[in-house]
Amino acid sequence: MLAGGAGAVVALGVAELLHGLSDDAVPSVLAALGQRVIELVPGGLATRAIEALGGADIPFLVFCLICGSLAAGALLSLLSLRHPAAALAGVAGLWLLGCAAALAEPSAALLPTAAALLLALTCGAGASRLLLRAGRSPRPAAHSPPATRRREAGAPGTELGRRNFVLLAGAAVAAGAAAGGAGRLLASREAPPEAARPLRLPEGRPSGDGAGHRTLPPPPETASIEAPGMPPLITPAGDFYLIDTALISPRVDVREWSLRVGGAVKNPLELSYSDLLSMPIREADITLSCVSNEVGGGLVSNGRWTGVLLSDVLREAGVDPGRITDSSAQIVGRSVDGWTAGFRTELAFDGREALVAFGLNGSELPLEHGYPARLVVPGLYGYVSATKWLSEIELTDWDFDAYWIQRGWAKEGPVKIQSRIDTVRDGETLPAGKIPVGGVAWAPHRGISRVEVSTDGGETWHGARLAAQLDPDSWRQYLYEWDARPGEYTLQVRATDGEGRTQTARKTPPHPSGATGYHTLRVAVL
Ligand SMILES: Nc1nc2c(c(=O)[nH]1)N[C@H]1C(S)=C(S)[C@@H](COP(=O)(O)O)O[C@H]1N2
Ligand SMILES: [Mo]
Repeated sequence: MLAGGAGAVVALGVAELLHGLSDDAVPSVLAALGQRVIELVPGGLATRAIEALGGADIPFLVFCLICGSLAAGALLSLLSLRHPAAALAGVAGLWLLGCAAALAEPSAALLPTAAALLLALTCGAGASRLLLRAGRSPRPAAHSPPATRRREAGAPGTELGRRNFVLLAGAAVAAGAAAGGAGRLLASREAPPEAARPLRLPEGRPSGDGAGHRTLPPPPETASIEAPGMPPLITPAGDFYLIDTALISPRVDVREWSLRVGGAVKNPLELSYSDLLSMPIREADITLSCVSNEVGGGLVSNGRWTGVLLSDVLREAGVDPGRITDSSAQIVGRSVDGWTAGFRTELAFDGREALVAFGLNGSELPLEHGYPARLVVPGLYGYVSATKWLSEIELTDWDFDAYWIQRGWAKEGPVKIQSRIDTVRDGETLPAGKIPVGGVAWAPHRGISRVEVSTDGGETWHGARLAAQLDPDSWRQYLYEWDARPGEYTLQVRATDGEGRTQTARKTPPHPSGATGYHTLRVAVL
């Protein structure tokens, strides 16, 4: 079994090395297998796993895949002792499985992938075969009589044989790991730098707010409240929350990329990156949040997005907002990796600044946030709207169910009003006196009109000071100066939106349409 496990490490290592050498024509088989698991796991199970594991979900998945590979190697190696033909058939099965997973990657090329995986498995099987021999035959010529005697006593190997075996197995594992590490290094050599590049708009494009462009002045100082722990009004790109199903962010070459606009539209379009950037440009401050965000959680951020209005793109494709029919009732964004999200077509035309965005906070979209372009729709959770690595916008009927709808999440995903305490932490012990209780509240696209703080578990409420509303699509900072006396307290916050509706106290989990309830903290004041 050890021989087989070591063989599996060799096979995976060689496969990763060939992936690194081939520039995506041979996908990483480990990543591809993980991606297929993510896609094939039933929605309920995926949701429960995400909830239980949080940010450790992907590392756990990769860990399971590696363990599974080791186990497969071990079992096949064991099988090969008695039934070599069956073991060989098992290796062939692994090859087919690997090919099936890898060839589902858009970048995969059939022959190189099939050949690379065959080579990797041959190396793995060969290594395990070699180890089995080393483990079983003591090579009597080289060794002294005691070894032979032990073998005669019925032990499956000799001491020297075992030592050789362990050494060889260690060498095989080390070689496999080194090959895998080299492969990973090679594969990441072309990754763009961590920091996103500044957004450069085409030369000669009239700038300023003429020619239909609308850019924003820096946020006014009144839109921010300074307090320790208060999140910045605009989330820096590096701190922006990150949620997607891609194990590895798709790397898109903008020279080859285009955005197709099709389905139930009069003039199907295909826009290149520079076509997109030469349309009237819009900047907008929009809070994006994930339906999986728990009350008080961090899966929400506020970005200053640069893009073009989705309604402009649709009009160019001949969509008439006055004539939305059953067959054009839904806008589906499709990603280069096949992921989809969909929302009602009306929402692109009801005045909200739904964007095909290519910039975040003045820079190009970072790779992991959807470079080169994505959708951002104020007031909708990301899973129904915010398609990253956008490759296609399709108008279709409402019956089509996008990725997370197929997996049991609500069909429509309006963002629920929420508020969060950021300047105080749960369980904290604070000194008596003035304690700033503050944070952010959001109800895109309705805006926030009031935020209240309670220090007695919701018995009484105090109006908090609000920063100026940057935009109804953006979160709003608040602060309540609490004059705290010694004791134990339950802090809560609740917000009211621009239409006068106050956040509900009723607690619901994120599934299927977003968490509700008040962010609640227990603190002691000394
Ligand atoms: N292509 C693609 N786009 C996607 C997703 C995805 O898995 N794949 N996840 C969506 C979800 S669920 C959310 S909450 C937002 C998160 O965007 P961010 O990672 O830029 O914060 O992206 C959306 N866009
Ligand atoms: Mo999400």
